[in-house]
Amino acid sequence: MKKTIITCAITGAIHTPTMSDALPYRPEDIAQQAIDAAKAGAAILHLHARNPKDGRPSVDPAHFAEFLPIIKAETDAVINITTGGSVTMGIEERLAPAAATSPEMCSMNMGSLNFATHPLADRYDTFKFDWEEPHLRASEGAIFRNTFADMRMVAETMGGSPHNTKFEHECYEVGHLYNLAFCMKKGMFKAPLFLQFVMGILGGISAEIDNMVFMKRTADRLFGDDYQWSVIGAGGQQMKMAAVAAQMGGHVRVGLEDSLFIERGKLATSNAQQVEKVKSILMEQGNQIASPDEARAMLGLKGLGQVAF
Ligand code: KMH
Ligand code: ZN
Repeated sequence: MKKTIITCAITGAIHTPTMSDALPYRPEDIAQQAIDAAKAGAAILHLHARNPKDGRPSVDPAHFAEFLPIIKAETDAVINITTGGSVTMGIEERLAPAAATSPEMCSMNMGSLNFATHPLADRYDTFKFDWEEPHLRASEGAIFRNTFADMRMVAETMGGSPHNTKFEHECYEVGHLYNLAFCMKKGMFKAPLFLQFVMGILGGISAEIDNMVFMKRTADRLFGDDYQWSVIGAGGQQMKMAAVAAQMGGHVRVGLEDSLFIERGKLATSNAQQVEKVKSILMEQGNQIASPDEARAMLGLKGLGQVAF
């Protein structure tokens, strides 16, 4: 039976420091949580940076440079750098961290959507930092823009020489699979593909098992055998979607980027805690966990020796 790859997304750009003291934003905290997540069983670390002073999402390559070498010195995990940044950022700035670091993997958002986090703002009376509430509320009027031209720019910048970086194709709804099929016809990506079904974002498909089956069947039809898939159940659906995906032959993504919780109503204390929990659920149901090198072989990655950090 195929082994299951655990990706851990350490900090992201959805949540803000007020929401959880466990959400890392200083480089030393991002590095330590990433290292602990890898030691707990994550083969892939999906990474964003934040401004170390106030936790604001950052795509400044200098902020990535503060934690990437520390992580690389302590783990052999696959590093996956975001090209999503934060919803209101432009594609050129979102590409800068991946282009500067030439990672084994980077994210690739497969279509535009309303990526709405404004309802989260209503849950808090006060915020730790001034930027948090306006940032969340701005998402009500924003579009997370990923046009075909944007996707082509990410593909052309990162996919070929000199980077040869593999994509985590983030698909927030079934239409995004058809966008990817179109791009495949145009020769933009090489198999094996790595699809991330992102479920439970307001603006995308909801985190329900029926929807996951629909996404998987559609991907089977469009991409045959030559793809791997993984699931994000955003918010409270994280562990349930992961457990079912692994039983269906999929891989899983956890981490504080996608959910701050360890169980209903209880905040996670760290990324590693979520990795430990998902690993124990998967092992209990008979799945085996892929090491970083096993993930590299399954996804056809270039290798840790080929990165620029
Ligand atoms: N935060 C996830 C829902 C990216 O980094 O490119 C989507 C994501 C986007 O991970
Ligand atoms: Zn991300």
